[in-house]
Amino acid sequence: FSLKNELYEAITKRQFYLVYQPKWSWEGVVTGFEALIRWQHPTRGMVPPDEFIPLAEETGLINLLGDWVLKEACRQIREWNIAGIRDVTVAVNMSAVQFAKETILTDICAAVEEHHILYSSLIIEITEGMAMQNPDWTVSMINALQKRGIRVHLDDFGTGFSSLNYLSRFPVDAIKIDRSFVQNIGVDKRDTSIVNALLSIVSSLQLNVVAEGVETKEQAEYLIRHGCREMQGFYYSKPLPPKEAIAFCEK
Ligand code: G
Ligand code: G
Ligand code: MN
Ligand code: NA
Repeated sequence: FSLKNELYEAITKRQFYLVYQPKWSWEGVVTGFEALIRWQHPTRGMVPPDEFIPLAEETGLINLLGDWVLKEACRQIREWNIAGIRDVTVAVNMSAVQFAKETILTDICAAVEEHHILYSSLIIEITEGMAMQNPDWTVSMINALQKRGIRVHLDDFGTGFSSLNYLSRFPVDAIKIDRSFVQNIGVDKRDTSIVNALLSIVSSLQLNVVAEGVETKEQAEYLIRHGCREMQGFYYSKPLPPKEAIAFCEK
């Protein structure tokens, strides 16, 4: 059996679940969560998304899987809302195939409406690489999502070779600086310079920025000192099951 063949069955047998990684403000408050998919395989154990998302894209199953992720994230937001946590936000990662789909806007809106949550509780993460595949489509999708109150974040920023020209053309709500740069803060002089340059460009374009992959106190302090206001990474918290994640909001 190949993983590819097992994917469909895994969807129908509910072997997937979402974990939620908090994002933190520089003042130490949780600002929201990123939903991350996990596959609990009956015999292989935990299969990481880096292994099965590409397979799901090849087979086209990503549409089914991506739709499940959207709906599950919205269902979780609704559950938290009912528990009294009303201002929670969840960021959902899109795959390239999913984002390029003609019906993606109506799919996203349907997930929100089906679960009676606010459009503003959902954030869509697209990668720089995806955004560059069809810049015109990307711009029109960003505009359409924002018109409804859904925010869009540009993930893995710095890895996708987009020119700065495009950064100003994609009207995203925030960019997420890729962890490869963050992890070299204070280690590699060039990457540290890139982080500084990114933070300065981003602030002059009046974009919000999230630094991802923050693993040490030194990295966090450096980022805050250089104007970064939102962070995510193992230093703060790993991705958590819903009950543990939401405990941060109730404190
Ligand atoms: O959670 P982890 O660090 O293992 O994620 C590895 C990669 O898988 C990351 O690039 C992440 O964006 C991606 N990923 C995690 N969850 C999802 C998801 O629900 N949908 C898509 N398309 N990608 C995801
Ligand atoms: O590409 P994306 O940003 O969506 O990737 C998210 C992935 O990064 C998740 O799988 C998550 O497990 C992982 N991740 C989150 N925080 C850290 C961190 O501090 N260090 C490392 N190495 N990975 C992290
Ligand atoms: Mn992401
Ligand atoms: Na990333």
